[in-house]
Amino acid sequence: MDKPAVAVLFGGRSSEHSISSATAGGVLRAIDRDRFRVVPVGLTRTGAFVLEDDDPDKFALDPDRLPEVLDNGTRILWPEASGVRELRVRRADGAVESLGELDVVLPILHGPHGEDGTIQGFFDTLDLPYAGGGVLDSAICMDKHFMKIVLQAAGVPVAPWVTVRAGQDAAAAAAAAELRLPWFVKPARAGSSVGVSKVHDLGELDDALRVAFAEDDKVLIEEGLVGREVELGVLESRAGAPARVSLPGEIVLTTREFYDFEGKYLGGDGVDVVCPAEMADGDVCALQQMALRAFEAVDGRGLARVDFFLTADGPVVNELNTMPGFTPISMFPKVWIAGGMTYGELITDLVETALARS
Ligand code: G1L
Repeated sequence: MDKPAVAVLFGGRSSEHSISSATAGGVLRAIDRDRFRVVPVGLTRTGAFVLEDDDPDKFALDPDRLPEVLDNGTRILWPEASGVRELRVRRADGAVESLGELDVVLPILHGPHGEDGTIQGFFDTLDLPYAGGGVLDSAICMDKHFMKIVLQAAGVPVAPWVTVRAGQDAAAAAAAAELRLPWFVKPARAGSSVGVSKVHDLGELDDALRVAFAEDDKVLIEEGLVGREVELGVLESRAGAPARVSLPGEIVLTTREFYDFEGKYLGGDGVDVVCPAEMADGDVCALQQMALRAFEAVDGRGLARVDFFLTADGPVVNELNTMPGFTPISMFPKVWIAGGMTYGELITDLVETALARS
């Protein structure tokens, strides 16, 4: 049998275009080419799907030069929704060329049109299998307001919060909800800590709201939780077997006040990742059960990273991310690597799970 053809889709229209491209560089380098035929597909900032160079170095994560998908004029023509999965391209001169059958998409896209369920819906419509989250779990997890409501309804502890809209009296809303300072002010729908601030006293609230409302017209004010910050990975299994859950990894802030964009992606100082986290077996087990419950609550598909704060009152879920950081040094790969998988095997697992669903 021919090798399954995998479209590695990256770039995108969000502020995280460069992170996506850099991550794809790591995936292009590590994906098992004895097993899969790889078709790199870029999504430019203006929304064009282009056939990209199969060149990990071109998309390497370099803080001084974050990679871009540029419009090279070669357009991807997606398979039609006809059960025929032939992928074609149209060159700049108008010539159309077949790239053969496409079997599965590996979407490495963040934010609007990436992890919010819209691209997943596009592939569902084309009847094309894809790795990772589906429409519903992606959409729920993209919006922190709805994510918290769904988790809370499933009995998963979340931090007390209020959701405010532009023009609302946010200080009054926070007071009415009796939120204890410090607060975290976050846009409802932006990834990777963009627009997030910590508010230590009321005087800092206006600036924090301005920064958050620049990203979204819906903002969360959340009680700042005190405790260790640990994250677990969940992976869907094949053939109806129960989802798998990893060991916890821990984020240890040394000089940075919280785990922000720079700390996560640019290898900024002040953050250490300890994996696996040091913890009693019973506590690990309790976190694993809670991570699985959270994954089920959002109708999780493919994978998720579930982030906890270990507070004095017990573990609280801070976030559930269906498109977690995915470079070889990111937490999600690290927790599986700590369990004995390689980065390449993790990619194979995600793609094979998607193929098995089709
Ligand atoms: F492989 C999956 F599951 F499909 C997958 C896809 C995307 C895992 C992780 C990610 N992560 C990202 O795309 C990103 C956070 C690097 C985008 Cl900026």
